[in-house]
Amino acid sequence: MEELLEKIAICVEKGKMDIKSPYPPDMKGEEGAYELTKQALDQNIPPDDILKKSLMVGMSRIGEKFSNGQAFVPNLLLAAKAMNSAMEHLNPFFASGEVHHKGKFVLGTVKGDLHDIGKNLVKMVMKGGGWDVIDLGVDVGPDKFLEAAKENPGCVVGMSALLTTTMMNMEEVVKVLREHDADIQIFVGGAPLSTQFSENIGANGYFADPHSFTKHFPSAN
Ligand code: B1M
Repeated sequence: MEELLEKIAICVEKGKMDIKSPYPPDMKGEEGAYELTKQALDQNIPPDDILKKSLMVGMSRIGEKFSNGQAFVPNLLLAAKAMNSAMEHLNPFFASGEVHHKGKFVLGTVKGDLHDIGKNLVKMVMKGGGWDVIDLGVDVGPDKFLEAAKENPGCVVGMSALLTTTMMNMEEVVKVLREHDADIQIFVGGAPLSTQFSENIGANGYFADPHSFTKHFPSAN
C-alpha cells in the first residue's frame, strides 16, 4: 500500500498524468496518477488516504521545489493536471452522500486567485453532505458573491484563497455581504489562512480542510 501511494505522489510531483502523457520524458510509457489511483481504489485503499497520503504529498513536494527555485509555473500546472486526473476517480467518493439539500452553499476562489483544487474538494465534500453547491469558480470578486447571495437567500458562503496576497481580498467580500445581510454565515479556507485571520476580517470561521465543514454543520453528514 505504502509503495503504491508513494508512486502516485511521485506522479503528481513530476506531473505524470496518465500512461499516454509524454511528460516527463523519463516516465514515458509508464502508468500515471490516473491509472495508479484506480489501482489503489481497486486495492481498497481508502479515498481519503489516497488524497492525503499521496496526492497532497506530491503537491506539497512540488510546492516546496517551487519555493526553492527548483521548479517553475509549468511544473505546478502539470502537477495540477496529474492531481485532477486522479481526482476523476476520487470525486464520486467525496460526492456520494445522499442528496437531502441541507441548504445552499455559495463557493468561490477570491479575486486574483486561480487555485481551484482545494475549492473543488470543498465542493465535492459539501455536495456529498447534501448541500446544494453554487460554484462561482475562480477569480471571484465581491460583486459576484453579492449577486449569488441575493439570488440565494439564507445561503452559507465559502471563500477559498491560496495566496497571501489574494486572501486580503476576502475582507471586502465580507463587508459587502454583511451590508446586504448582517446575519449571513461566511466561512473561509485555504493554506495561508488561520482562525485569527478569519476573526480579523469578520468571517464566521476558518476551516483547514473540507471535512471541518461537515463537523461544523453536523446535519450535513
Ligand atoms: Co500556485 N502557489 N501559484 N499554482 N501553487 C502555491 C499556493 C504556493 C504556496 C507555491 C509555493 O510558493 N510554495 C505559492 C503561494 C505563496 C504564497 O502566497 N504564500 C504559489 C504561487 C506563488 C503561485 C503563483 C503566483 C506563481 C507565479 O505565477 N509566479 C501563481 C498565482 C496564480 C494566481 O492564482 N493568480 C500560481 C499558479 C499556480 C498554478 C495555476 C500553476 C497551479 C494551480 C492550478 C489549479 O489550482 N487549477 C498552482 C499550484 C498547483 C500550486 C501548489 C503547488 C498546489 C496547490 C494545490 O492545489 N494543493 C501550491 C503549493 C502547495 O500548496 N504546496 C501553490 C492541493 C490542494 C488540495 O490543497 O489548495 O491547500 P489546498 O486546499 C486544501 C486546504 O487549503 C483546504 O482544503 C484543501 C484540502 O485539504 N481549503 C479549504 C482550500 N480552500 C478551502 C476553502 C474552505 C475550506 C478549506 O472553505 C471555503
